[in-house]
Amino acid sequence: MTTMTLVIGDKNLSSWSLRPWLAMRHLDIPFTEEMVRLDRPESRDSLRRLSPSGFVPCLKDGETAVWDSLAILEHLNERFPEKGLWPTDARARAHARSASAEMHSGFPNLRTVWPMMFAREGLRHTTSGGVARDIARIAALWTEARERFGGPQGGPFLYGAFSIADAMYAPVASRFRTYGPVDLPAPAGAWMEMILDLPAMREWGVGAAAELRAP
Ligand SMILES: N[C@@H](CCC(=O)N[C@@H](CS)C(=O)NCC(=O)O)C(=O)O
Repeated sequence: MTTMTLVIGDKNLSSWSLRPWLAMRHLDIPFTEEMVRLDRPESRDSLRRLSPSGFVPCLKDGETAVWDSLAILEHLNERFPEKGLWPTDARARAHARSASAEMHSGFPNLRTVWPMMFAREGLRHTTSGGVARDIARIAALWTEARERFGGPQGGPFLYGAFSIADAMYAPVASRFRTYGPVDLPAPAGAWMEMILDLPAMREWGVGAAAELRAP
């Protein structure tokens, strides 16, 4: 089996890249990482060369290219069924799929006004009505996932065991750390602390901090 390559953007900035990277690292799926620094004169050409859409992340699995974060996570789920990337319980899985799709297509206010700056903390930002609405919805989602599925199934992740939903929301935890503090219900706050402290998240943070030191 050839090792897969995951093309990613800067660790400080590329929230979409973090999602599949985190899943692969946390679940011990071997891969080689190839980074394209974003917002540089040569970035556009490199991205076009390395990814069919011209965006990162993009997974190279042999002859197959999979672009887009959620498509990569779905591909990994098919490729490594033993890793349990979606919850086994059908109701939990429906909830996790919905929550992941909602992240993928939604929360435009939060994403625009609070961009990921992984290695930065204590940044002050205005919280518009739109951002507050996004935060309230995310807090409710995390709380519902933990209370209905996570706790009862055991394990500290949204649906008990690590799933695609944890990967999809991990960059939001980073944003809350950067621009917060954000007032969260206890189950949501506990999940946020746990995901930020995950060894794979810390490893990504080491890379992000290095980018800040040597831009
Ligand atoms: N829907 C895509 C979004 C990918 C995306 O917007 N990636 C950004 C980096 S986080 C990018 O490649 N930006 C390059 C550019 O704008 O030139 C996904 O889920 O992967």
